[in-house]
Amino acid sequence: MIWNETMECMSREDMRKLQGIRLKKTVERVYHNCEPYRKRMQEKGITPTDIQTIDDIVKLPFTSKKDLRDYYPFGLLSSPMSEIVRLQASSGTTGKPIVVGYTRNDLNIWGEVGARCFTAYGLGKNDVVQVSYGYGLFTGGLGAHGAVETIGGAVIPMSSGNTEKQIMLMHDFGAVGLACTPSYALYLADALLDSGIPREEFKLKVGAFGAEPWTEGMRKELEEKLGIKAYDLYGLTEIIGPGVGHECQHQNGTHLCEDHFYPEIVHPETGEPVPPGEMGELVFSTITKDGMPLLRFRTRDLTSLDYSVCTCGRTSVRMGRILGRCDDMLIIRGVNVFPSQVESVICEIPQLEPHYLLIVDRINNLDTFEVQVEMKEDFYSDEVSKMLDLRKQIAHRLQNVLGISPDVKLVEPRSIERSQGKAKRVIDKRIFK
Ligand code: DLL
Repeated sequence: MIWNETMECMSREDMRKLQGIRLKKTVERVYHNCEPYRKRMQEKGITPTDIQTIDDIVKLPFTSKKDLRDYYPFGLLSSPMSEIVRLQASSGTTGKPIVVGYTRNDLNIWGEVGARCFTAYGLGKNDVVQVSYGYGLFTGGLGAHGAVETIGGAVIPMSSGNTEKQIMLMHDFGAVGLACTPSYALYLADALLDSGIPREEFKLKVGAFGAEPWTEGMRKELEEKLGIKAYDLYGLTEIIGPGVGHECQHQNGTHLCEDHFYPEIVHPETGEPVPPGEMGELVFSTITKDGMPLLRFRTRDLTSLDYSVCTCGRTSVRMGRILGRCDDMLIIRGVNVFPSQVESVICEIPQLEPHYLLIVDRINNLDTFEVQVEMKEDFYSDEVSKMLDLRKQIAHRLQNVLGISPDVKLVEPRSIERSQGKAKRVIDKRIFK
């Protein structure tokens, strides 16, 4: 099934025309309503009249995560606060989150693109869908929620955690769809086995998995363990959240909703467009959003684009799997974590040295996260209760800043390896698995 055949199956020529019209309108909007954009364009010597077709997009300056931090919290809005009806956020490198404001129209667009995704997965108004992405500032929960409501399905707003209850409701409510991170899905798959309830008693058929990179191997595991078809769901906070792209029944690339989010692939260092089909950094321009449109946003995600028509009939461009990111952001249990966030917490606590190591692993299909940190000589003590209190305090502070609770290990002064050049702050053992 296709949710919006007109848009999803449009000829390439018509799509480019439409993208040009929408881009022009968006450029006018940001130029007149958003000071930082106007300044940037003036510095480049361009005005909205320079943008006539989609090909002119390369004349525009890039935006990056840094811009979102520099203009925190509302400096990049192109609508007055009176028109903003939702604020969502994701972690940034400085401890300050990245904030996105949505107008009513933007939320409608989010519902529309989300509906395209869940329809492509074969779900519809008769289906119960369990949303086990986190609800809150993270776009996963509310984004998938809006998508399921738009197609008329019955949403279980479960959020993440509370595994036993997840299994119970999935069973008792007859969930056909499950939306969560692939790693959490694997964890749930094991919990489902442990529950002792025969798999035939579950109605689960479809998984909508994303928010972190996952492989074909992981897909196979998930499909076998859960007896479902596991589909990719792609998105990022800055652009809208989940719904930027989705797989179809052929599971052969992630269709992008390019009538709303115009994609380009550029060389991660030079920013120059790469030849068609080649791997590079994905860049998006939102061409219909009002609240916080972003032009040429550097996602740091590495992938390639395929413009050939898919067997499903959709003409929308397909993105290959995200190979990774060209920055230092870790995604642990679907949550974005930057080493510098951990550092900022460590530096606030007087008993600690700023020498630390993040050890990330995947054990029993669930990400583990350990923070090793050195004690200052003066505070290092044999008193167990003192050490336990301090560990608790650090873990609590890290949970507040990161939104995820690491296992904190206090280590002896000078025990973490020093470096002559760049410090190695992260050991990500998942890469070798
Ligand atoms: O993760 C939005 C989302 C929620 C997408 C639920 C899908 C499902 P952020 O927290 O801003 O937003 O993280 C965005 O996560 O730039 C990618 O690096 C990564 N990512 C998201 N989806 C996928 C995916 C949400 N399907 C960042 N495959 C992105 C690989 C993904 N990486």
